[in-house]
Amino acid sequence: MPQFQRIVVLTGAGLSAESGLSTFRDKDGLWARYDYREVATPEGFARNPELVYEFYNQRRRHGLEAKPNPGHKALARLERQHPGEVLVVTQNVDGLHEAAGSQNLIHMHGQMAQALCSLCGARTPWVEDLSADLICPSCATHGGMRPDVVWFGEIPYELERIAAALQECDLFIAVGTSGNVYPAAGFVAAAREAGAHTVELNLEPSERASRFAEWVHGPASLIVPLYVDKLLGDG
Ligand code: BV8
Repeated sequence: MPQFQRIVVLTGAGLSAESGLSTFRDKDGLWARYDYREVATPEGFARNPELVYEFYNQRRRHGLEAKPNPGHKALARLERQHPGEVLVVTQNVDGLHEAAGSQNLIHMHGQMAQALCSLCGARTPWVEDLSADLICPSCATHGGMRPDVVWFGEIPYELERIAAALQECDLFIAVGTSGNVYPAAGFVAAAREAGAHTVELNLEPSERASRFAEWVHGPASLIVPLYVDKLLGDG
């Protein structure tokens, strides 16, 4: 296994599946139970805020009880033990990477356990249920609090920092993502164009598997620790 210097890891809902959190597009996933246009778009929130608050309140409560699995822990170990740079870019809005010890981490689609005031833009750590009745701790105004989550049609966070990391990386790993949602779905092409080796670690071949130079298929809690062992020369 060559010695890579700068590793970017993109993670998706499949990494948190074995921690008990639903994915989106699997047959029992969230989009099989909800219409994403109603619960994950600004228009849906404007039309029926109570439905969206409840969608995220349920996921936040469930997410706060979830524990990181060996896949999350292996990525934190990679960051600790790898002599070069390791950046985790997650599409997930749960806090399982932090709970596992990852620090060099970007939540490009936001975090459920954070509230955003749509009136003043302030972000506040938030583990309680959200509703329209709340007062923003920063601007003390009523009615603007929403989940700090990037909905469809909204611009993901830290795209410039991510683009720079993709330009510089020599290894790009995608873990547990179907590669359906842009701009995240385009990261593998950017990494490949920058000359990086690209690896898909997923339960089964994703629809974008052919874009990767290497694949390992199986449950993340099994294949991610094994792949990290290989990278660290322990495997
Ligand atoms: C933007 C909210 C403009 C948070 C989410 C037409 C063509 C191309 C693009 C578009 C288009 N029309 C519209 C767009 C843009 C749109 C988009 O991509 N739409 C898609 C559907 C076509 N994107 C946007 O709107 C984005 N914003 O484009 O802004 C812009 C952009 C850049 C610069 C300027 C302007 C915003 C996208 C964010 C939307 N928010 N969620 C939340 O509620 O969580 S998206 C939602 O789906 C998640 O956040 C997640 O990020 C995303 C992807 O899901 P995955 O994580 O991949 O999960 P999925 O269920 O799909 O797959 C799970 C995988 O795991 C599977 O492969 C499965 O096999 C595997 N798996 C399962 N179990 C396991 C496992 N693997 C291992 N082990 C297991 N045990």
